[in-house]
Amino acid sequence: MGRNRWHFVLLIFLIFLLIASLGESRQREPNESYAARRQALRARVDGPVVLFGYTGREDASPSYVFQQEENFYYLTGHNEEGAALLLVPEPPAGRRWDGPQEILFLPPRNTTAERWNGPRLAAEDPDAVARTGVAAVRPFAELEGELKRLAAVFPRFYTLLPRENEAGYPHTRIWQDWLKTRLRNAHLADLRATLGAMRQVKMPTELRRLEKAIEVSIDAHLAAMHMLRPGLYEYQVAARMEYVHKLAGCERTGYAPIVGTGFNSTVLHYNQLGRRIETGDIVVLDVGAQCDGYVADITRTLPADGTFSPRQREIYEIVLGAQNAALAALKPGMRLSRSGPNSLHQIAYDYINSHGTDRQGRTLGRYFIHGLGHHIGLNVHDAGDPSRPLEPGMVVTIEPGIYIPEENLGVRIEDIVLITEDGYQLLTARLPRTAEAIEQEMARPQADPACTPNEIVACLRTPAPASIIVVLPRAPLAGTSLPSGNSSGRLLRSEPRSEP
Ligand SMILES: [Mn+2]
Repeated sequence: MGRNRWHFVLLIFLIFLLIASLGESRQREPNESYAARRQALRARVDGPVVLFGYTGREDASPSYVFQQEENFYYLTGHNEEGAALLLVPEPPAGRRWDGPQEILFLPPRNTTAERWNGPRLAAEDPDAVARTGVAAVRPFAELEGELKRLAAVFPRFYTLLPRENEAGYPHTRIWQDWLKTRLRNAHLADLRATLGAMRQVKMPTELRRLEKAIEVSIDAHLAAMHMLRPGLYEYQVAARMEYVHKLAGCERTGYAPIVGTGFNSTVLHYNQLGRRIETGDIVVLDVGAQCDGYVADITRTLPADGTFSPRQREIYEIVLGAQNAALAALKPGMRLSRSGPNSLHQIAYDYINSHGTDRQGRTLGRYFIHGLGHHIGLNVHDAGDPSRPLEPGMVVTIEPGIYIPEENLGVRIEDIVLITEDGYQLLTARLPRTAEAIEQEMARPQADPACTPNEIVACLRTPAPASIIVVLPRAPLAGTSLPSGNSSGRLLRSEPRSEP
């Protein structure tokens, strides 16, 4: 390999490091996108909307990194603690409201806290309106007075109300109680369904962020395909994939990574990742990145040693056939619901249940135990009515699966589609999906320096920790030291799959 080539690789790597360091704060959409969504929401309600961001005290874990409440983020792009949003629609006939139509309320500046946590936007900042794009930015302490003035104009207010058996920190209950003590005579209506319906149809600026999460997640899956072999542990494959996410500037995984081998391939939300991958195993990888708030959700099922066994291939082909059957019917008006009119799930189920059998000769429909798909967006299982007929601009997963515990055989294939006017666009088309394409990708010689820009992260490998080196003895390749004499920054390409 020539010196110039390595200079180029080093340059690309440094650019990625730069992007990764910039990626610490999310890339917001343009202010106009958030403003358009606030305007659309105002047009759908007959009373003021009050929403609260997270305070940063929702999680006591030392590893917690603040992440805004999704609906609040969707309407503001504001990713800091302790804010509130007030939207005021047109008043009822005969009533008047002279105040702003939208106000972002921010907590008072705390210079001591900023020494620990960094600068925060405050209402007194002269550029607060320009930075947020919200018409008025005020101190949080003024929210209560505005609410009381609005209560004289509007009988009904909208906010997020708690759901039955809501898990986790009781954010909505706390703020519902806070509002009830301040708006004693007003009716509080739930905004969840309205916001969910809006969030299901993506704006172009949201699609760009989803596409980034999808492209990075595809790179991670390709890296896993190139790395996978018996002897690795599940957590090492997951670590490789998270490394690709983070190096590309994505802030976290969108959900706990699932790398399940053997019996674990049949456990839907397996996340312990402690098992050694053995020869002949099937491995389910359900791993997706969160980038700028938006989450990808992709699953591939791989043979540990690069070739599906006949039985693994048989089950794989049935799941793929079910996915293709659902895709063939995918267009606006179809639904993800398990049954009823236009059910895509029914199509996938019928395919699975009419192909192949288990060891007892029974049909396989009983082993397809989860839904066919779901919306993705700011949440991996995104907001909104999951049975709503599909519309252009929606982004959903199509993910049939067969899980036969007594055979230690689970297969799931999960792809992401954008619903279009007359069908769909497969956003994960770059990732091998057929058994043959997967085997070819896994067999691709990794010493080959032909990396496309999209794959550059997957093609590079930084020095591994000692524990990985024990399991992954590597033969140094000729010419892999950096020309700069930087001994600590040793860059090695992935070694060939067939090691001596
Ligand atoms: Mn999924």
